[in-house]
Amino acid sequence: MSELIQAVIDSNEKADLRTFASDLRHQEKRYLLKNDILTAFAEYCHNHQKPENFFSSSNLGKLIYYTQEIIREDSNLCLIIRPKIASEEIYRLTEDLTVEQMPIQELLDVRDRFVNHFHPNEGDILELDFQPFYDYTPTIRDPKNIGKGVQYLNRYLSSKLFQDPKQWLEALFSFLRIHRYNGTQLMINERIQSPQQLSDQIKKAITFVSDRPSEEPFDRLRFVLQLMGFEPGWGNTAGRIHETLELLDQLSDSPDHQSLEAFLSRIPMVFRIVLVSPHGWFGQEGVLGRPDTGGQVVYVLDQARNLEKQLQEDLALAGLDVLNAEPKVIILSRLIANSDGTKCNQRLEKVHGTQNAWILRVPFREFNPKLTQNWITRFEIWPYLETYAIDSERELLAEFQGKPDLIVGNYSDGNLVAFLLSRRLKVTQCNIAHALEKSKYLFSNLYWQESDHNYHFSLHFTADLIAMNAANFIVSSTYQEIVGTPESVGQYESYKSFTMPDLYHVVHGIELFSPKFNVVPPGVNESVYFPYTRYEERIESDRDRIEKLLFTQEDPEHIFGTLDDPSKRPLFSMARLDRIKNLTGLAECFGMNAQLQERCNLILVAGKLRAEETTDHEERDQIEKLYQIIDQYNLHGKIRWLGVRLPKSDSGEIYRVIADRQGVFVQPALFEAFGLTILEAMITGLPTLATQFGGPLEIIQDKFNGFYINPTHLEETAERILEFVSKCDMNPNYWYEISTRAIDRVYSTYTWKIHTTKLLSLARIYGFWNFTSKEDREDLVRYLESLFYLLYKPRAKELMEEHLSR
Ligand code: UDP
Ligand code: LCN
Repeated sequence: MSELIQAVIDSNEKADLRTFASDLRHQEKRYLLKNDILTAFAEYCHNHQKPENFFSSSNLGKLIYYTQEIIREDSNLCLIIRPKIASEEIYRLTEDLTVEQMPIQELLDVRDRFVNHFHPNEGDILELDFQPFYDYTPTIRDPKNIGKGVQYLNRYLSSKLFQDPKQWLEALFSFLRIHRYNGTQLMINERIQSPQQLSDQIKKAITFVSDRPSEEPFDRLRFVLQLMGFEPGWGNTAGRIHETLELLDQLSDSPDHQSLEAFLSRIPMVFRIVLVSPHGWFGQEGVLGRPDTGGQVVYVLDQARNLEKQLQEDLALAGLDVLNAEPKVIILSRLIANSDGTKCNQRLEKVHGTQNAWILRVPFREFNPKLTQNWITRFEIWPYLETYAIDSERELLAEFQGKPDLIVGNYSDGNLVAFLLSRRLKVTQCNIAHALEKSKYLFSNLYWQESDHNYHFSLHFTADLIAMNAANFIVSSTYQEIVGTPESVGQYESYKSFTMPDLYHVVHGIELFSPKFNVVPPGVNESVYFPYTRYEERIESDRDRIEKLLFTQEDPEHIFGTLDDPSKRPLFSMARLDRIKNLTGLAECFGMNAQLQERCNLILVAGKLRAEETTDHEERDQIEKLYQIIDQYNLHGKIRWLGVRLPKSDSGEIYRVIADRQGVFVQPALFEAFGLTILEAMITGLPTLATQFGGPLEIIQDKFNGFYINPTHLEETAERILEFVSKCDMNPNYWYEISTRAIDRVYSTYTWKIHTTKLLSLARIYGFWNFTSKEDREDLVRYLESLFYLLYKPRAKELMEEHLSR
């Protein structure tokens, strides 16, 4: 980057740089983000009559493209440049155009000064640096491969291990001896005493099974195999056992990483899984759409169901039916005594459609019954998590009759509990963020002191740093969740360095190139969400009822608005009413465009209709704002707003009924981490226009199977919707084309089958490597524990005291 800056300075663009920098110095704004920088530069080009291609063809234009932030301090400009994904360089540009590179520590000081929280006379601030712990672990080199951690790790460690055949065979042998199910030995027994004997016995067993009919069940071979030293786990039939033995034989003689991966994927080592999701209303009915209860609950429930199914299949294939092996999945959530008509006050609830998947609800301790017996927003939950983890450990051990094999945390609070549980139980920890709030709330770290009363980001971000560094592996829904796009910073990337003024500076918060990151997107429940064209699977009475509900039914208690012409093409959206979901933005964009109102009705399924019925401040603000927009643009007769909580089965049919009328789904969020509603809409065949900020950018392929919108530009968004609607009016085939491709996109890429196969494979491979390489992470985990006890815990205690005084 320094060459690019130098090239600007050494050329006739120097004058442009000087003038542009001077313009910035005269702006009122002293902290410019990417959008502000682009706007300022566009203005500069306009005012100085620069040629149209100046931005794309000049070096200065390139420099501006890569600049993420500019902070003005006195007459100096501090440029934060992101030359490529996951990297950052900082430069100070003085008034006389000298340029010097700045270390991250200095940038953090600049930011502190910007908010008047720089006090060097009072001593240095705590600096958090995780880099040294990653120095001796493998790291990916090419940013393109970030998120493909397991392939990389497998290749890297295999090549190291395979260099020493003796050590390799020893490792394999030791690993095969450790597997048990309910006390019964799996894989190999004590008749095989050494790696050499293992090699010999494999060959004998291969000869034995290759002579048997390939479909012959394991049961009939069990006795002979046992005498040779082999226990259940190799396969359910002679054919399958033969394949697994051949894989191991190959691994012993001429190992390669693909056979290792294939072999490990067959070993039955995961039987019991915990999915931790403490906050929110976690239930199967009547909870969706409430503040804090959205996609995560849908995701975790679907994941639990599908994990059970996949484990059942895997265990059956491994031949464990002979032991009646039954997998068990527990979703660990919070018991809420005052459950507002939900089942959240029940300790144990079976997950619908499963044999052995449960929601286990453990209450928070009664520190403060006024609070702990009720729903607590995810922003206030922090003081109760440590004791919750301790109580949960006891309950999990009882429910499982032993330890789980894998602990998966969900969201910041669940990941912290997963860390505490994994630490205590010595079990593999997997993290799923769903959404990291740091990048969602602008300047949330810089101004944490101003917003801590409502949001408690000091606890939140500390918990995030602890959990993401502690995790053995991290599952993300998209690539950009980790490292963003060439234009925007990723969610995990935003933890790389940041300041929490007066609390700490993070100089290296997470290693983005670590192979712990794996992209594994979720799917949709295909029995609820399926294409509108599958008429034979749809229930006619449901369709009629939902048609009425959406377009004509009068129910002022739950529905606002009567449509003047219910036959117009419906524009549909469904989301929780929080600010970032931006349904108010969609209403405003609809209000701004008369042509759109002529052609379409706007149908919203969202939250509640009355501000006084909610205790969530964001929901209250959004309800008031939505009414104000409806009045301001006089949308009466053109909008329906349903404040209803629908059963899941209805929500599938809603999308289909909208598709029956050749409607459109619009997702206008200011930022969407992933966006399950987008998958739901697309699989039902509803053409979807969704925000370009976040996950939808990866789900949708623009103009092919859906469309991007920029919800910060409302008029332009309205134009894009209108353009699509007009094209469909002119050529009805166009709607069908997009609809069909949307359906194909979800079935080919976003299914739970793909997700669970990959997740279980990750669990096995990371489990193997943790065992084999005996990677010593104790120093890192000790550092994280110190942060937990010395930083997190005292602040959490303060928050609890504040709760008690309310
Ligand atoms: N949902 C619902 N009713 C509502 C709002 C949302 O059933 O009033 C469901 C929706 O169908 C989807 C989930 O909640 O399954 C929202 O997930 P998404 O990932 O889109 O957003 P999140 O709420 O997690 O941010
Ligand atoms: C949280 C979000 O904000 C959504 O974007 C995701 O789809 C959901 O969790 C499930 O991961």
